[in-house]
Amino acid sequence: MNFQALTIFPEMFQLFWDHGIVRRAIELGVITAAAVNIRDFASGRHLVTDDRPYGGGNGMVMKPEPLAAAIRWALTAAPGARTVYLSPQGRVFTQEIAAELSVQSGLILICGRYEGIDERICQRFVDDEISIGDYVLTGGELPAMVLMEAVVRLIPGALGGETSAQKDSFSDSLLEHGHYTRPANFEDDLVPDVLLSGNHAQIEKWRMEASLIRTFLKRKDLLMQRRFTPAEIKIIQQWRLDIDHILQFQSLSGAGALPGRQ
Ligand code: 9D3
Repeated sequence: MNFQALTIFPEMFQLFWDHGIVRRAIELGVITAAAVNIRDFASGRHLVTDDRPYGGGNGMVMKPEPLAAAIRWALTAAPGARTVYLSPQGRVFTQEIAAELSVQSGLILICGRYEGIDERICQRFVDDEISIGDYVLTGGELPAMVLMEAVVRLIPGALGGETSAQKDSFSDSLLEHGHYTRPANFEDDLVPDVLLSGNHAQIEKWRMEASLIRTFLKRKDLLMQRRFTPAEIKIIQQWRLDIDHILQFQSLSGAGALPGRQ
């Protein structure tokens, strides 16, 4: 995939591209990435890229001409690319959107600054408007990098074939179980016995149950969307039996009445 990041701060992308998974993907030839400096397409002695808003008000707006020229340039470098405008008004980025974008041949990422870009650029050139969440940032550069990292790791071959991105936490709507490494005893805090047992069937069952209970405690909303596997249903039904048993015991023993049922 060919990434073209349009920005007035191209240096912001360098550190990101020179490390980690994006660097690996570039080295493996799975992606190419370039930062396009919008200012290079500005005209006049001061190469201005922003201007005051028609109708008045605070803040500045990114002028249409340099943006249009930068987008047209990026489209020649990445023919057929999808144009994404990173904006607080966009649809909120999810793993599903990352997967949708990962099949494109190219992505042109328009990073706005100030109050945003001229509306006519949105209408003429933008295929997709994306936000990374409901909090206020100062520009689209960090969001573009967030999007890029999420998309790159879904491109086949980008992880160098070690682990499959498909097996990951969010794509199947369960949180992961806790992870442990050596030592088995850390300041009298022990690793769960089952993980040291070597019994892989038991370990798998422990992990599945740990994932389910974590998701139940931290993110019930994820469980609502999930199609459970038969093994998961078995575990949850056993929880229900156990809880029913505890409650029944309460109401019989006189140890304490149930709320609203005395
Ligand atoms: C404080 C200014 N805001 C109200 C007048 C509007 C506003 C304009 C520009 C708020 C943020 C920004 C800059 N943000 C982005 O360009 C941006 C963003 C974000 O702020 N949050 C989450 N995702 C994104 S994607 C691009």
